[in-house]
Amino acid sequence: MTTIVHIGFGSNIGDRVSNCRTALKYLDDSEKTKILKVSSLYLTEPVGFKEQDWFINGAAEISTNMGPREFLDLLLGTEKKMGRERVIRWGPRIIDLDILFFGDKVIASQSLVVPHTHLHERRFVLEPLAEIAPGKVHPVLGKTVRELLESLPEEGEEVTRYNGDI
Ligand code: A4P
Ligand code: MG
Repeated sequence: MTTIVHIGFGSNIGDRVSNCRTALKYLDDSEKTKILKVSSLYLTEPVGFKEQDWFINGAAEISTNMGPREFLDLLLGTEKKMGRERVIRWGPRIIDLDILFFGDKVIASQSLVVPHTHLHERRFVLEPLAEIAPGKVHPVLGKTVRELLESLPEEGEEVTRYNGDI
């Protein structure tokens, strides 16, 4: 069975754009996944732990015939291949790959929460996601990605379109 998955990606160490591009290439290389859409890149102020560089963030739409667990393992394996080390929660990272939506599935297990717990409150997730999937309905909140983006408070961390290419 094929599922349409949305992921968020981000990097704030080293060549951030190239890290994002490398991660997408790894994901596209897998036989069971195909990247359908990639958003623009955004330069984003860190949320959570402030004493770190700004992030490059984006979102992608992927079709896969993997199940959620196998797909999560692909993301975690890709992060690992790229040399990610987990040191500080919400701290700097070469690459972070998160499942935002897995079709319309709702999952709340210890290792996987879908839709992503914070997606509806983060501009660095919703801006890029709204570019590629504005009409996607959050299966728990019942609102589209565009509505979620529009209901974010004006204040909050800065997110601007990044003008380098991907
Ligand atoms: N996990 C559970 N649900 C998911 C999911 N939907 N997608 C589990 C991916 N993983 C999921 O993640 C820890 C575990 O979460 C995984 O092993 C998986 O089993 P992690 O990536 O090691 O931990 P983390 O990223 O340090 O923590 P957390 O809470 O996932 O952080 P977030 O939510 O990823 O936020 N500011 C800006 N501007 N841009 C950013 O990209 N990112 C973060 C990290 C903070 N501030 C940021 C950004
Ligand atoms: Mg993460």
